[in-house]
Amino acid sequence: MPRPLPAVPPATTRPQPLGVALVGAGMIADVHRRSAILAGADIVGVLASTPERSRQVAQEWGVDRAYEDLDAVLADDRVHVVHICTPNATHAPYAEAALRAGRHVVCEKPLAADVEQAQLLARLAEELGLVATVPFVYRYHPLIRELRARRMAGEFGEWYLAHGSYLQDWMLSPDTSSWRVDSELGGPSRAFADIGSHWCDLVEWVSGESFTEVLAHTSIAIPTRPATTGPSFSGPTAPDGARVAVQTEDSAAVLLRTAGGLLGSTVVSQVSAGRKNRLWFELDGAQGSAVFDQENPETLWLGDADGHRVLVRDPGHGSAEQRRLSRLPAGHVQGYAQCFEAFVADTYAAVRGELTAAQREGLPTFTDGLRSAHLVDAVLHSSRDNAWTKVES
Ligand code: SOE
Repeated sequence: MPRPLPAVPPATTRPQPLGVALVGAGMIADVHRRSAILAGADIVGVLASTPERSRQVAQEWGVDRAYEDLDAVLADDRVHVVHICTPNATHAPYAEAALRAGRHVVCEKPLAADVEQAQLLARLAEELGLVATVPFVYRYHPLIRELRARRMAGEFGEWYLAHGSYLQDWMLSPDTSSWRVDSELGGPSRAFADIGSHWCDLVEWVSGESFTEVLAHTSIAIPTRPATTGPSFSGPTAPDGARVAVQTEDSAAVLLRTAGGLLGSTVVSQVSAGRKNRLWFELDGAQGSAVFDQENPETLWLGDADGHRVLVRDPGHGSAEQRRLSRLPAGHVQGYAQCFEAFVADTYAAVRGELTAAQREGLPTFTDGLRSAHLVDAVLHSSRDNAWTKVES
């Protein structure tokens, strides 16, 4: 006679899992899905690009509902949180519809194709008292939290310089294309809105500084690309098919400065051979410097007048936030996936009203999505006008 299983505690003693709908079914939607599952959510259903694709993905993911359209998602009262992982042009209308239907929203960046839409969304989430976040997930590397804690403790003194780059090569082949190339689907900026946004968000959040002016130039290295598009990072699509003129930038070089005189520079590129997802920055201050490389997130380079040392991520060392986000022992490498998992878990803690002060401070919301829209807008205007341009706030 097998030993009876321990009684499963009734649902009343365990938090009801949040009901989550995924809108979008590409690579990043699956990252959202896995993170949501690890955060204890119930993935209720998925809306993909067509009803047939929705049914196919629902079966692959083993979820109940394959939605026909967004109305069906928002009519499903099991859904508490909507994750929007579709091409950029639908982010704002989908996020607005979900907020107005009383849902909490996780919306992929960029939040919106222009400042006006981003302003409306940030204001709407605030007015409705709903949680609305944007995955600037590199904030969740434990050593980024350590660096920010040390900055807040005054370890580096006044900042003099912020510099770096964010380099990828998945658009290097002239025969690669993406929905991002079409400004109608991807918005007026491609590389800077897609990844320059991460660089600026991370450097501003870690340094405590806010850039007030930019001098930028964007560049289209490859003037035409195939009309046929493919998923991000998937390589050449249709090398001998029809081609279309490219309207959005492959790269950008940007000078930045703050009201307090901090000078910054960054290069953003998706055509840098051999660079896969290399977000890198150095912050140089009166008392010391720091370097973080997103492709090597287990270490943090710290410099001072006598030389330099390298910190290694370790849950037994450093700030409370480094310890909280270090789910694994030192030497057991954490990376991008753990950043995303922590971001989604903190989002859901906010939905449940269980957010700690430290979690709240690091959670990137629609307000940060609006900040990013202002930076993108300033970069595009500066490149067009060949002039220093104010970053509105
Ligand atoms: C493609 O450039 C991409 O997936 C971005 O969209 C993500 O935001 C970035 O984290 C990695 O690269």
